[in-house]
Amino acid sequence: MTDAVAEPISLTRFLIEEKRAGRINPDLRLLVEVVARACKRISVAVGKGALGGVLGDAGTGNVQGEAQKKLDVIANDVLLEANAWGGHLAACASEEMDHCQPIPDAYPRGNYLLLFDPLDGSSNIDVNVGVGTIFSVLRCPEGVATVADADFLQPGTSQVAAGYCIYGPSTMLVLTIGHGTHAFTLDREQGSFVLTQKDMRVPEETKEFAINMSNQRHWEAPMQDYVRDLLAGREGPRGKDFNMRWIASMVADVHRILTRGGIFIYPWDRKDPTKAGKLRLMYEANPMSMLIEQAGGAATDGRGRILEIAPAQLHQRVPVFLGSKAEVAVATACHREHDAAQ
Ligand code: P6P
Repeated sequence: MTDAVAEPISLTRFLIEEKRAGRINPDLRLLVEVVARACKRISVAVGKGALGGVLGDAGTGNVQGEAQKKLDVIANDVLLEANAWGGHLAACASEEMDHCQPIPDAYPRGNYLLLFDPLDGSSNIDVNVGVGTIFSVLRCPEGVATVADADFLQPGTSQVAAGYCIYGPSTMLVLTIGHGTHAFTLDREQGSFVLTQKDMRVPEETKEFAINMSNQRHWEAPMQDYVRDLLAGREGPRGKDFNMRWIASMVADVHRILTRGGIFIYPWDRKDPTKAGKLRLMYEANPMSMLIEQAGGAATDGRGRILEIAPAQLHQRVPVFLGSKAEVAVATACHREHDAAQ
């Protein structure tokens, strides 16, 4: 259970109190505020749906070779507007861009690097299912004259902040600055995010898993074994029945797990052996893993802790097992025991 908040505390007030407590510095505080302001603008665009002329494909592709939705491009542009940054950032990197984008010389340069997936789950937009913005903040290495992709290649443990904004029945910003995971709900009348769940906690045990079962025939052996045991329910070795959910929008699936527990899995599959699964390390797996760990959960790639992976490429992919700590441990042990027996 999370602590119900007695009185409305705005995101601004929360961050000021975190600054007074010495848990965030003014630059990072303002960067989080600017990202939150961009998410409010994206929420308005997403909320218009068909009335805003923003549904459907943009007719372009992204670095992943995926068709871009109009809202992918709109969300990316909103986040990139350098004039919004005012000295907090050195550069941005996005799922929608081949390479990072240093802040233009015309603007004062800050000390942080911002990575984001501007609209994760965008294939769901045209069917009115929840989507979201995922972001991760790193420090810019000292003494870098011109920021390049390589400056972003830091392990997830180096993140100073991470979060997502989910555009669902309500718009919620879920944020960590390294001291717990907290949820803020957008008060549309006031136009401000209000703290509604402080110190979210992922239940250690679960009976719910999230996976795209249509890929089952492409999984490696330990993954087949692990899911077979889940499906066997109380008659099988797990001795309990499991339920399944799959929204196919990582932000929505992870939000459900932060709220009531579960395990989210996007494993390696042999559909394209050159890729380590579908999800990207730098701006999907790492920020979500930080949020989950800060809420008492766990996140591995099936063998090791995601946040300790040393990145080699800006858009590299990684298998993802995250959520209730005890369940992630079972899935990870399955893979490690398989490896040990090879
Ligand atoms: P599949 C959305 O495209 C995404 O990147 C994640 O948000 C989501 O978890 C996953 O892909 C869904 O993948 O194979 O079910 O379409």
